[in-house]
Amino acid sequence: MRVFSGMQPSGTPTLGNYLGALRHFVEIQDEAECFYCVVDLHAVTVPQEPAALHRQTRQLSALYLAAGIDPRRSVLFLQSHVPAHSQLGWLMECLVHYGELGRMTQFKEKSEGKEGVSAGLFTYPALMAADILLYQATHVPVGEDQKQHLELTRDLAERFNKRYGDTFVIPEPLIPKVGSRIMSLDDPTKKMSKSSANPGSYISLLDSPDEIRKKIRRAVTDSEAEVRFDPQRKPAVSNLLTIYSSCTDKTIPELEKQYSGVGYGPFKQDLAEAVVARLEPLQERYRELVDSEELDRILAEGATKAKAVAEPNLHLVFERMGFLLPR
Ligand code: AQP
Repeated sequence: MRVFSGMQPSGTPTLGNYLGALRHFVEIQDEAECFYCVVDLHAVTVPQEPAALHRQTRQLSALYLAAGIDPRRSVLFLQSHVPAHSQLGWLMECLVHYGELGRMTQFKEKSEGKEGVSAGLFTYPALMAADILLYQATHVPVGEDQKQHLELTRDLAERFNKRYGDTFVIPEPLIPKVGSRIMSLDDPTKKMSKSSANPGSYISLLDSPDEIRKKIRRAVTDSEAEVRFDPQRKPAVSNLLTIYSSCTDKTIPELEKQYSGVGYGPFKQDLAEAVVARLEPLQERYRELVDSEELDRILAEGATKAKAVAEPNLHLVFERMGFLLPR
């Protein structure tokens, strides 16, 4: 079993990124050979202020480690340090159909009503396919929002194999049963996103305990006072229950029972403390790492290990497609 997954340094990761992706990256290290990438090339599909991109890239790398990615067992690296990603990305752009990219819901959501949408935002799924296929990953842990991009990756791998002979492994998505789609705190119809313009809509992994308490206190609920899991009729409260359950060992039915008849106040208070307790050790380790030389060393070693796998695969692709290889 070989795993590849990535996260964009397009903001500070949120509790959604953690519950939908990062914590599973950590768990799966026991079973698989894992490649984890800070996909910085994806982040610039929307404008990024250079100093912010620089900081966010260090932040995300440190958060991977603080969450429990073990660099002795897994490969942690930056996408821009391994040029094979851009090279295979171009070949995937030439394989994918314009119509397929146009059907991607994330592109529609991110481009809606915006002027000056970059071509990179449109072709992003081709680069994502390259990221995964370069490592011949068998499994890709992602949140629900990435399912469509992963299906496209599978289609592209199959198309390539059919056209040029068996080359790529067809990767399977690994989508968690609970926490695969954490919703915004201010609008339960939208997913929680690190690049949202309203910081009150998400809990960042680096929010202070007081910020976390304030954001949860202000999170929208509904006009009833019943802590009940019903995503259709009570999406906001159901989202809070999902977060609570994911941050503790308690199941959703146990939580419904515990808060039956007590209203939203005590529920939100305890939820905030559960989130604070879950993030505290992670934040402590993060502070030790973020500006350390250890972090630079881990990323340099990661890039070397990633190149050792990516480059031979890229050469194989060039060869299969008929490129004249340098001698
Ligand atoms: N709300 C979410 N609930 C569960 N999982 C989520 N993921 C993202 N949002 C949620 C998962 O986190 C991983 C990293 O995502 P990404 O950095 O590649 O970008 P994204 O999916 O576009 O996440 P964001 O936070 O919404 O970033 P921006 O705002 O920059 O677009 C993925 O596995 C994703 O499924």
